[in-house]
Parts: sequence; C-alpha cells; structure tokens
Amino acid sequence: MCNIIVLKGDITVYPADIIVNAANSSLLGGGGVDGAIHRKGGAAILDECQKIRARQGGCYAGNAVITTAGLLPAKYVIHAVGPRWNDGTKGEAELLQQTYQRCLHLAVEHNARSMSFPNISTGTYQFPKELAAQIASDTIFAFFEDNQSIETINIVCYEQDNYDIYQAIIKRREI
Ligand code: AR6
Repeated sequence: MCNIIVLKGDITVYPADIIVNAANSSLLGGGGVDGAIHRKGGAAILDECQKIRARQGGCYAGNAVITTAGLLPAKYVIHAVGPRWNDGTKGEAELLQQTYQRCLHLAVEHNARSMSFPNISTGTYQFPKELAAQIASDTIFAFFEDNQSIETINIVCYEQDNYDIYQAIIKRREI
C-alpha cells in the first residue's frame, strides 16, 4: 500500500530516498526547482550530471537519469526532463506520462521506499497545471496497481494553486 502525500513548499527540505528534479535536456542545471536542487545539493550533483552528459549526451524529454543527492536529505536525485508545453498536439501529455513512469521505474530499480516529485513541466515549461496534475496522479496510481515496493510518494507543490489542485484530486480518489 503506497501513501501519496501532498506537501507544500521547497522539495529540498523534505527527506526522502529519492528527490526528483525537473531538469532540462542539458542536465547542467537551470532555474526553478532545478536551481534549488543544484544550489542546495552542491557540486557533486553537477559533477555526476556532467559525466552522464559525456557518456550519453544529455537526456531527452520523457526520460530521466539518476545521480547522487549530494548534500540533500536523500540518497539519490532523479533528473527528469518533462516536455515543454506547445499547443497540446505535440505529444506533450504522453511525454509527461512517460517522464513520471521513467522516474517510478528508476526509483524501484534503486530500491527506494520513499520519493518526492515536484510538479514537473508546470513552471518554465508552461504545461497546464490541472492537466499535468491529472496525468501525474493517474500515472502514479496506475503504477501502484502493479508495484508496491515504494511506500511513500510526496508530491511537493511550490505554488498554492498546484497544492489546491492536488488536494482536490486526492480527496476525489478517497471518496
Ligand atoms: N521545490 C519544489 N517545487 C519548486 C521549487 C522548489 N524549490 N521551485 C520551483 N518549483 P520549473 P519545468 C516548482 O520551472 O516547468 C528549469 O530552469 C514550480 O513552481 O522548475 O519542468 C530547468 O532547468 C513549478 O510548479 O520546471 C528547465 O530548463 C515546478 O516546480 C526548466 O526549468 C516546475 O517548474 C524545466 O521547466
């Protein structure tokens, strides 16, 4: 049985086996949650990202890579590259679903018991928030029908509107 917990604030302060980052294809850091993770996690994270880049040349949208968590209260960071929202006809929904699936699979492969997700793609990448939350929660719930090794998933919402959207989704599921 997996607990899905909706939290508010900065993902870097909540302890979990895995913290998911909303990265970009370069894996070299950026603003938003990516900036916070690299700032607080320290140089070891960027160092590993650079090694992965040298090996495979970055990471495409819909995919993710895993590194140390450096100084963060976690064992690993998964750097997930969500899709940039265009007009909804460029496979954005499927790509966002794939991004969450890839993170969940990587977490299971690394024996995670807990993990924290930010609201991937809903900042700089401008994915509509309601739709992103629906895709994220459907994907997480579907995953746990077949796999129960992760005990706790935190969905960490930095913005009040995302927090309200997820609270409403979780409430509907509980009915
Ligand atoms: N903790 C949790 N969530 C956060 C934090 C934080 N410390 N800071 C921001 N958010 P974004 P994207 C929320 O832009 O849309 C980066 O520059 C934010 O409010 O971080 O996937 C990357 O390098 C929003 O709800 O990621 C890429 O270039 C959510 O995190 C690009 O942005 C995602 O916003 C990726 O865009």
